[in-house]
Amino acid sequence: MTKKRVAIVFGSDSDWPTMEKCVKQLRSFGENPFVEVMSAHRNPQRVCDFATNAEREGIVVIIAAAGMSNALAGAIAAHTTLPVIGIPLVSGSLQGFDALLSTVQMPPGIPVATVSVGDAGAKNAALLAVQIISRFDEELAKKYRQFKEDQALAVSKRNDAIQEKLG
Ligand code: RP5
Repeated sequence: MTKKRVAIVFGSDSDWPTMEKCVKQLRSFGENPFVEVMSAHRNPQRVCDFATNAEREGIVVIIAAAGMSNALAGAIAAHTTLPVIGIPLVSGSLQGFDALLSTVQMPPGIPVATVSVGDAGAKNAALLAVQIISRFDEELAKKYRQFKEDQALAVSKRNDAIQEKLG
C-alpha cells in the first residue's frame, strides 16, 4: 500500500454504503486513502482543521461527499489549495437533487469538481483522483491505462453476447 495521497471524507456514517465503493475503487489501484466521517454542519471545526492541514499531511486530492444540502466539498475547498472532488449523495426527500445543486453550484474562485450523484459518482471520484495522481506517477498511469483497456474489452464481450442472441 502506498502512502495516503487521497482523502475521502463524507458527511455521515449513513453515507458508507455508497462511499465504500469509492474506497474499494481506489484500493483496486493500490491507493490507500485517508477516510473520515466529518460534517460541515455538525462538526465544522474538524472540517476546517482537516482542510487546512491536508496538504501538509501529504494529501494530493480530496474527495468530499454528502447528501441533502452538501456544504462539505465547498467548505473544504474554501480552506485548501488542493483539488476537491465533490460527490452529491442520495439522501432525504429530494434523493440527491439537492446535493447535486449544492455541490456543483460553487461561486467563481472556489472550484469543486462535481461527479455524478450516488454510486456512479463514488466510483468516478476515485477514478478522477487516480487520473490526477497518474500525472506524476507512471506506475499508477500504467494501471489506469490497463483499467481502460479492460473496460473496453468487457464492453466488446457484452456486445458479442448480444450479437450471438441476435443470431
Ligand atoms: C448529510 O446529511 C450526510 O452526508 C447524509 O447524506 C445526510 C443525512 O445524514 P444522517 O442524518 O443520516 O446522519 O449531511
